[in-house]
Amino acid sequence: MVTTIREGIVFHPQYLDAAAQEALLRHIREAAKAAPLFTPEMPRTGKPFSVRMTNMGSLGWVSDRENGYRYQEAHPVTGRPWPPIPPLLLDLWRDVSGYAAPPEACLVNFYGSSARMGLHQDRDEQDLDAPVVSVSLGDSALFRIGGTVRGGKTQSLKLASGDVLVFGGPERLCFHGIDRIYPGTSTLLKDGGRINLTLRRVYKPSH
Ligand code: MD3
Ligand code: FE
Repeated sequence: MVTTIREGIVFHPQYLDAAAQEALLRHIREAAKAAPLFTPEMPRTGKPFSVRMTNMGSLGWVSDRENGYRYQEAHPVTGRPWPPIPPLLLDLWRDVSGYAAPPEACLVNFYGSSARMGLHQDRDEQDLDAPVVSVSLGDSALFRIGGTVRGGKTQSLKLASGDVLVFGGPERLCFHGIDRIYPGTSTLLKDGGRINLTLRRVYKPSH
């Protein structure tokens, strides 16, 4: 099943079945061994995020007090290149993105039961024509989507393990965030919590 939430936002509930979620989780565990989860900081204030992160792909998103939000080729702690994006995710991107070039970055967000992500826009990418594709694993979350200006009306959507969301066109710059995690709603992660993957292009394909 596929539903359009609004122009530019396409929802694929349960895109990944249980076996595919397990397979994807194995890839993420391998990636997190090579590129451990780190705690990003807010630019200038250095306030830590409650979400921990890592990346796969040629580029990864990072943030710290000194240098702020950015994409870089190396892990901020180990200094090593990010592990590759697994083929399963490249296939998924090809299937749902409608975008010819493959993603350069897969940001992996890990939420413990009390983690959240405030409303924000994703605008650190140069290629805003490419969509962002999100994959949810583990406990369900309450996702909130606003418009392209801060302070407008918002819509909420519960995201469950295996759900895929595609944000493109006019919605690429909408405000969005995670209000809460619902502990105990999935058995995929033994210790609970939620993983969100976002597949992104950073540079235009011609770059
Ligand atoms: C809409 N992640 O990593 S995924 C993020 O569940 C982020 O971890 C949330 O917001 C999470 O930046 C939400 C859905 C999502 C991701 C990226 C978007 C929606 C988006 C970029 C542009 C518009
Ligand atoms: Fe975001």
